[in-house]
Amino acid sequence: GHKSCILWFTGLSGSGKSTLANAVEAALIQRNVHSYVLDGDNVRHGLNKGLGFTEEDRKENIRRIGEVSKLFVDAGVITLTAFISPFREDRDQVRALVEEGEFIEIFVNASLETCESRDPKGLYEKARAGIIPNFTGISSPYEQPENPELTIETDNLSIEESVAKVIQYLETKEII
Ligand code: GGZ
Repeated sequence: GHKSCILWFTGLSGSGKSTLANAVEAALIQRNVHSYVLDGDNVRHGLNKGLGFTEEDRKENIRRIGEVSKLFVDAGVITLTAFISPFREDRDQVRALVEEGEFIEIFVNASLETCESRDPKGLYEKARAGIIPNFTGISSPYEQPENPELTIETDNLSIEESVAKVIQYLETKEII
């Protein structure tokens, strides 16, 4: 058996949140741990269709994702979320929704320079050109976690090393 929890990945666009969350999910499923990733693909296109990137919309995005994550935790699932979630207050609000120890904040820390150089969708370029407004790191703030349970420096670590860090944390805390 395992305990359920939220693995809350936060970081800039292009920091590697989704890649890492999906790789951790795969590692958990291999161990027969019931897991599920919430990300832009399955949330912003469905439940949160209609929300944009103003501060107000991002707050509502994160609030709903927090509530859905809590339901998944109630259902016994290890829930992995991959959203920028730029505001400390919003992340702390999700933390307060669940039991002590069930919210595991994982700061996916890559420098803006690295994220901007990756720019797989050309979004940073468009943000720099002013075509995309309110872009996190360029024209909208990102508040770094002050006391994350884990920080993963994706600048310097491979996916395998990053996954291992998360799995080791879960084992140490006897979640899996
Ligand atoms: C930041 C934006 C923006 C703006 C579109 N700012 O790299 P991506 O494309 O796939 O991930 C980004 C994603 C961010 O959505 P989140 O739901 O994670 O954001 S938040 O937690 O702040 O609500 C990026 C794309 O959407 N995108 N416009 N202005 N990212």
